[in-house]
Amino acid sequence: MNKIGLTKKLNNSHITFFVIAVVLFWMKTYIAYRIEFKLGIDNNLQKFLLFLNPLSSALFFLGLGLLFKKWTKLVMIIINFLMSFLLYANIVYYRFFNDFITIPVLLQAKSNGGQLGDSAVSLLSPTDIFYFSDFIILIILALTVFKKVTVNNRKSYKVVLLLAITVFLFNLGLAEKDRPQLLSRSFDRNYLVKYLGAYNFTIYDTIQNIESSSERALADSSDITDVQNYRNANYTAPNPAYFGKAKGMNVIFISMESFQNFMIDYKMPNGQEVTPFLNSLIHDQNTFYFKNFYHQTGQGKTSDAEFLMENSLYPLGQGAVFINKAENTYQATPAILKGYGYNSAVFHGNYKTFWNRNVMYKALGYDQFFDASYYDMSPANTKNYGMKDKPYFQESMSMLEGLKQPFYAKFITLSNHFPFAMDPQDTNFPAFNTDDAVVNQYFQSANYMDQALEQFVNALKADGLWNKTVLVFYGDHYGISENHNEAMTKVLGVNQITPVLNAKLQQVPLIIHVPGVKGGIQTQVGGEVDVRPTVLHLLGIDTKNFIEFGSDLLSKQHRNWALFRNGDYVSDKVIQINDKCYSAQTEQLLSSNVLCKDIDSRVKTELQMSDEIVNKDLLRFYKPKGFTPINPDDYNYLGPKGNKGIKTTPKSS
Ligand code: GP9
Ligand code: MN
Repeated sequence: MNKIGLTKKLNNSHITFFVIAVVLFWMKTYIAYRIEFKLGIDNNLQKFLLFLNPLSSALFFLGLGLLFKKWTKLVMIIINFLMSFLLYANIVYYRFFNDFITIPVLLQAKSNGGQLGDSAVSLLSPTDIFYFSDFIILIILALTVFKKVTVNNRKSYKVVLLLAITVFLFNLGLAEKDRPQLLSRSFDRNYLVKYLGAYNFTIYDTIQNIESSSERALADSSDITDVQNYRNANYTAPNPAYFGKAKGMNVIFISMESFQNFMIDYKMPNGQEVTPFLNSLIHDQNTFYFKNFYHQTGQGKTSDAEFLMENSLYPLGQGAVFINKAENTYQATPAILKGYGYNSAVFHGNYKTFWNRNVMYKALGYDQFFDASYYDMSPANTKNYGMKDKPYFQESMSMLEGLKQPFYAKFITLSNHFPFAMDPQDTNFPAFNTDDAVVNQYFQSANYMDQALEQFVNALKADGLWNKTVLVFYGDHYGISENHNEAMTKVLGVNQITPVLNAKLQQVPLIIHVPGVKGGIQTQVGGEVDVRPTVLHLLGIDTKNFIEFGSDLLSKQHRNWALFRNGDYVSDKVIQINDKCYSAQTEQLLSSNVLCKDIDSRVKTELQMSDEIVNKDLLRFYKPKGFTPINPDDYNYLGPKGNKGIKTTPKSS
């Protein structure tokens, strides 16, 4: 064949079309990585891997088109669209959650779908069309230059497949060199995407999920033994000065949506406090304010915080326990307190299916669930995720007063939720003045929440509940993600958000008010997992017989560290971020990891054990002394028109 003939053939062949498709898709993905994701690229090898990693997926998946004789181009275009869609979905999800989509999140979308409202729209931009540009170009090429290319001889498929596998193995080899055990230690999805790419991550995630559901089937009662031994060895005994000091009192937990600790005592440039009520509450003589307290949530956000607080187990690395493991056996606070004569209820101004709560709350043993169907959800009362905090607390009071005492109740606030936009009539508090609207609005919605909390506490005082109720206020998780760091430097008056500062920004306030007990500002380090033993010990209930990972914050043996779901941790002495060890005092990077080793191994053990408990549903094999197991079928949350959510006649026990 002469030169002109060859050029002509290539110009018009399927393989040319394929090469164009691969290159466009590869480059687009790489540009998306650079623009949209913060993957923490540390060295040249990682830079190279980030560039290389879309190639194997592009070759493999687009190459599938070469298997077809007649529909080659069409199949490639469809595959391009599906992969572009996956990439774009990840981009949008990442803009909000700073994380990648996993299979459980997709399953979650079914129950949370359609309720994102303002949040979802604010994450889209017209320039996003770029992420489908190659798809559009391929259609145009197929209809013009490549129109006459019709029959594909399918010969090239094997070569392309071989090439895709070779590129993938080369990629994986280099990745393992930089990050040994990449595939087995997957606490942090960022690593997987950084090294192997967003598409390969999805494949990995799918395999993991299939594995997890078979895990439950294969587990047996012997699997709980190691956990029990670890638990017994690390039990923190209650502090006699506090044990039982709140015996028989009511308990109210208040989840403060997206509320971070830096807001406490924060003053606006004009000197105005953002949360004057909470600022005064932390100085009440009966208040314990834990200022070095961390959220430990994963993708399950609010629901993960609830899970941590009531089970003293860790949330999952992927997806929400509330969604994926709601059928498991749990021994949660509402169920434990039932044995002590408590009645339990949740108040939430959103629909009961959100986070699959209507299923999960049964497993946790909640007697009543007052969801949106109990509230006046008219437009003036609602915004974004549901009830605005003020009408929410107001309307909740009569339902709360109707509960038989002693009660254990949980309130989940909503107004301080991303993107924190307020209706103008609901605030006259100034917005902050950065270039970032989300950050600016955060101060207004936090101030609104603070006012709502004050009204609630005043109502509790007015009806006499304040003096016989333990109140636990906690921020559920961060509100301002790393994507807003630029504006945050201005808010915090610093030059940059260092890794240590970023870890400290995961602090959320924990405020426990115990009538008649002298409190104070507490500096010990702790996390959400520690709240259950702390509160149960105050109520005079020893947690020794329960499987839990928390350590009583008021115990003299409190361990003084808190882990994050990605395996990082903070202690009073050292802070480990991304496998790097920092001094907690100087916040400087230490030259060796030696000082971080001990806690690091406990962190790994606890996350792994907790995951086993949840994934294998191990609590079904464990019978705590004196605890009556929950049968979820005994509960029904039928709403105000049904049976008022009251427990049906128990079938068992
Ligand atoms: C809605 C609320 C949402 O019910 O829990 O909060 P999120 O989990 O997105 O923080
Ligand atoms: Mn939340």
